Amino acid sequence: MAVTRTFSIIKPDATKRNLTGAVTKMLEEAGLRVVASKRIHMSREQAEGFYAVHKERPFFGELVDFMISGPVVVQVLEGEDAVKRNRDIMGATNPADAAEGTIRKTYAESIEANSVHGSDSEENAAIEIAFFFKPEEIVG
Ligand code: IDP
Repeated sequence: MAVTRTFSIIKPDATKRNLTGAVTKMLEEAGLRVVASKRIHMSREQAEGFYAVHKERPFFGELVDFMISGPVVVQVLEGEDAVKRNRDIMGATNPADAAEGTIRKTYAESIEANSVHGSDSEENAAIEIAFFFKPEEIVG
């Protein structure tokens, strides 16, 4: 299996509860390596741009408000089959449906405040990484 990269966000509900380390530990224990990381407070424009794919969905406005409600930690993760590995450790979007041992089952508060974002394909991972990081900020 090839070593690839994916993009992750530790969302405001998790940073607010001081869970950056706890979430990162679960990512690392799942075999992912943090090769870039920064704590930022997204602007409304950034959040709207990042979630543009969801702009027709009914929860778009609330999602943007939530994502700018506090700091987030944006990360590039590297590992074997990184996109799937990260989706597996994140768990289902709704924590009520997430499997035991996943980040969302362990920490998420709700379907919206669900602690982490992870790219859903290698194509989107490349787009999302480039949205937040310059190549020289990623150190493998
Ligand atoms: P994913 O994050 O598991 O890939 P998506 O369907 O791509 O899930 O949704 C993006 C984000 O939008 C979710 O992580 C969650 O924060 C939020 N979201 C998804 N569905 C709902 C909903 O029904 N109500 C409120 N927020 C939602």
